[in-house]
Amino acid sequence: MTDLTDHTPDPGYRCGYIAIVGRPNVGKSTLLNRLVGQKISITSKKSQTTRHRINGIVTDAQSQFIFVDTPGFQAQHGSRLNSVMNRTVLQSIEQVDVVILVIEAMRFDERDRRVAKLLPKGKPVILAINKIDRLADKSALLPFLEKTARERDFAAMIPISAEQGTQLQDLLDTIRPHLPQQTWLFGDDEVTDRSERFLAAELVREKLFRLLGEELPYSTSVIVDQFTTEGGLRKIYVSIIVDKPSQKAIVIGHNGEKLKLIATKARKDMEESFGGKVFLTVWVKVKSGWADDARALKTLGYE
Ligand SMILES: Nc1nc2c(ncn2[C@@H]2O[C@H](COP(=O)(O)OP(=O)(O)OP(=O)(O)O)[C@@H](O)[C@H]2O)c(=O)[nH]1
Ligand SMILES: [Mg+2]
Repeated sequence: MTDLTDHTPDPGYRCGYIAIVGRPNVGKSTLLNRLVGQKISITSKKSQTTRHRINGIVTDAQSQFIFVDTPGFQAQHGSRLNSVMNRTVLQSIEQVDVVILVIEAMRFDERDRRVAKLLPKGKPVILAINKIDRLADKSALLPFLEKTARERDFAAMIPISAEQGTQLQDLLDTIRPHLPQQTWLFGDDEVTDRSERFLAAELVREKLFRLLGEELPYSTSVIVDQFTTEGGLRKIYVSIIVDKPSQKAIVIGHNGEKLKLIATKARKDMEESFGGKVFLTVWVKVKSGWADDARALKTLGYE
């Protein structure tokens, strides 16, 4: 008997996993959000904004693409958190059908080369050359493509702008034939495997990356202490974790102004993402050495 409620597609339909990898700050999370059409992964001008693997799902008439956003891969192992992030990248690469290696237009440097070397020979790797909106002279692209093609055997090379959404349909059409023919793994209206609780913590962390100075965001993390829904109202209690008391004072700011700004911006984003009113309370707590503490990292959801 046929179950009409399931999502089993006709034979010939495709579904698979695609990892989005690259050095920090090349636009991986911006690309994921653009592809999915919603903000599910946080972004900022600073490197190493993403700390977790985040799935974003795109379903069209013939295929289901399960994109896996990953932390930017970096060579310096500062903290235990950094090595956990690198491990997340390596595990994600193992588990997917296709890899998109994202680079910035007109440069393929040592850091990109290091990521390229991690990629297994047997898997299709598509090179996405991002931020082409910044290119004043598009004629420079062709020689760049020719030079970069010598770096490794790419299944395809596609210039894109994640921010403006340029050539993303081309990217999907290039990925499609590499996906296995199989039943869809998610419902066709699902966009992520991550919970509202996770996204709430991430949206607060995004504000820390965007509103604090150059160094401080790397000493912070965010945890949701409580998340309840009463009628249409979500009540969310969040703690920002910092490393030192002096950092707590900076996050709170003069008369609490900085913390108020962080909370207001995060709440507005949550209301947009969740489609309902949010009551948000944010505390700041000091936990020295959390980024090197295995137990703290576990509590914070990193390992
Ligand atoms: N001009 C331009 N900027 C972009 C584009 N895509 C991303 N950016 C910017 O690049 C910066 C980094 O973007 P992210 O998406 O956070 O980069 P990421 O690769 O996920 O970074 P990590 O998570 O830190 O590894 C942000 O300031 C984005 O707005 C693009 O197509 N054009
Ligand atoms: Mg990112």
